[in-house]
Amino acid sequence: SEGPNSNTNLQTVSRHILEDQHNSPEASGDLSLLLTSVTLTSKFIANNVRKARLINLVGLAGETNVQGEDQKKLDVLSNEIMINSLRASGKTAVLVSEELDDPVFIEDGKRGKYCVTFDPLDGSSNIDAGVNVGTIFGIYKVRDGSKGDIEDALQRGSDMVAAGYTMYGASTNLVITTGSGVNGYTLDPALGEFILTHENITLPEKGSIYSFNEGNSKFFHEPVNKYLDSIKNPADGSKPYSARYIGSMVADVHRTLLYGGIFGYPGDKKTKDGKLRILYEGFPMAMLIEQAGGIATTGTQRILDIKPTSIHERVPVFLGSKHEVNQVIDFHRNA
Ligand code: P6P
Repeated sequence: SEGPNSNTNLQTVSRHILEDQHNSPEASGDLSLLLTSVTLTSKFIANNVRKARLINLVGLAGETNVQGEDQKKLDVLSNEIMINSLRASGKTAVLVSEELDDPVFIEDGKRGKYCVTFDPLDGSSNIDAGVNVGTIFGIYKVRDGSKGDIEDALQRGSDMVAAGYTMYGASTNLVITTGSGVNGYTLDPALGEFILTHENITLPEKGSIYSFNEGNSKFFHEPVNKYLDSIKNPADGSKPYSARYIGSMVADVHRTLLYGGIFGYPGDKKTKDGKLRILYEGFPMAMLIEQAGGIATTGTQRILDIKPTSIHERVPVFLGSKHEVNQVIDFHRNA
């Protein structure tokens, strides 16, 4: 028969997850079922995002989330879809959403052994402009003997068993890792299936793109401004880097994964730890970038080594190709 992913041998995310499960002898199938329920939510949300652009579903829902941003209807919808689908999977015990101040603890009967952290619609303030937005998620096993409590949501990033995002744009791209590499899938709307399109995504060692909101550079600490200056005015006369900043983390990270280079949202003089949230933005993206051969740091510490103390805490982020991120680390070390 023809190789995988030929027309008569479609490699889908469901099949890939099951192969993954069969490769891990101790797997019970629970993670496979959980990941399948996550991919289902992505299809729901993709539909709503697409419709929103058509029937102008977006619009203020009148409430605000932990960011203090106006919550758009799609945020509310996406959050409800995620909560309901994850609860229905029967595989979760604790859910942490960017849209909810407190965690959701799943009741007996529906409780499973995983904790899922997620931002159901990251970048949603850009929706009206047609910019790509996304769902970001991280998955932990709850600690041995736990029935699901806050500590399960405050584990080190390195304790995650899976992480990923779905980016909603011209096509719907799911990018996922279960700890042995990163794979990308594209939704075939006709089949309703995610088809493997980017097998074993690997970051280039060095890139030529930097992605920072330089509107904040007045507040950047010196190591960051020194790094940025070194790539905009290279001392060795080499070609300066190109600037690409979309302002939607999923889109900026997706481009960095595929093209290389560096994305940063630093802590600065105005906001000590920057803007990105550790549980459902920093950690999942750090796991993906590391699994693709890159580095994710606060500038002075590996992001995945951090043990959070509260579920909505922020973290400074520099992530991407080894070459660039190591330069940022050096500028911080020599500060
Ligand atoms: P700024 C979107 O609101 C978000 O949380 C991330 O998706 C994105 O990377 C960041 O904020 C953009 O923030 O301050 O550059 O607009």
